[in-house]
Amino acid sequence: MKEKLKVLEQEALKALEATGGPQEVDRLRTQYVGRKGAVTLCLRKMSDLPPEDRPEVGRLANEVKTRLELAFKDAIEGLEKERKMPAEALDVTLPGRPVARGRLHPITQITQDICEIFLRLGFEIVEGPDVELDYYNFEALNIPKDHPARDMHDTFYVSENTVLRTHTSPIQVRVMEKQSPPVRVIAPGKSYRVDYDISHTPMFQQVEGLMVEENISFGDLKGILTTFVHQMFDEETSLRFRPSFFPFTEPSAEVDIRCVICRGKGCRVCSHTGWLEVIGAGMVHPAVFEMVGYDTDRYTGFAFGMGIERITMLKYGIEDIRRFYENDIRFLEQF
Ligand code: 2NM
Repeated sequence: MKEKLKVLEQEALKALEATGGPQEVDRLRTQYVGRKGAVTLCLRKMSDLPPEDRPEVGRLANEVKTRLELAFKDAIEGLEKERKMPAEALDVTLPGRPVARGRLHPITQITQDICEIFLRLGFEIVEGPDVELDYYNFEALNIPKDHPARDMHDTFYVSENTVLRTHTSPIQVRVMEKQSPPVRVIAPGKSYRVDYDISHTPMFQQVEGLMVEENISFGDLKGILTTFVHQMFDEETSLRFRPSFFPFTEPSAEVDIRCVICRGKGCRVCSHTGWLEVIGAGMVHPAVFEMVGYDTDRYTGFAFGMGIERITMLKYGIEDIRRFYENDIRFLEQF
């Protein structure tokens, strides 16, 4: 009987080693240590043995049964673990999850490009408040109380005498008030007007420039703006200055550039004229200099302003200004 138990144990362990799946292990367990299993039957047949042999054989039989039960249990757990492994394992060969990289808004990028060009031309960048006094936004710029630009339909009024600035010119008035010539500044920033369509948003961004010194002429203005356009677009882009009107400049001009889309042949973007209106400019009106206390006999200066969205739209061929402010990531990540 002892011999038989040892053989059964060896046989069971050998069979276990050769198993492929949990069902097979389960079958072996039934076969050896189940209710009618070989080892279990040995224990039952204990009564056939002479009484003096029973304790020793009984102990051995119980030991074998315990060892085999443990072996079967381990085997099933091992197989179970192996089955779950692929799901739980960390596959170090998988590519990592991409980290979404942020970037500057296209308007910010172009603002920086514009600023860099003027920095190289000796201009200094100045900023000012978005909520501005009526005085700096209008009065000091020779825009009297009854001027149409002050209309409630164009201007966001914060109170009786404060507005959301409708342009960045008030920044330059503040500079002139504090500093005497020579002045060479550019004022980038948000501006606000009551307007919303394919080419207007209630908040838009501007860059304005101002240069005041002795003997500054319209020729200097043409030189600076020509250099700017050539650096912003390319050397082949020609400029055209047309007479215009602004309350704060005299004479005033609209600056057109050769259409950067069709190169002057005529297309939808330039309304088949071959030209694009991109900059407003002029010689600062003496009335503005008077307001900031500049000597109009000694100093002259030029100023200009442009919409950054318009420049960005032309640079990238964007047709609707509203795209910039809808925060559609699929649009923004293209720049
Ligand atoms: C423009 C067009 C023409 C301008 C004038 C001034 C200031 F403060 F010197 F009077 N700043 N900006 C100006 C002149 C702005 O934007 C289309």
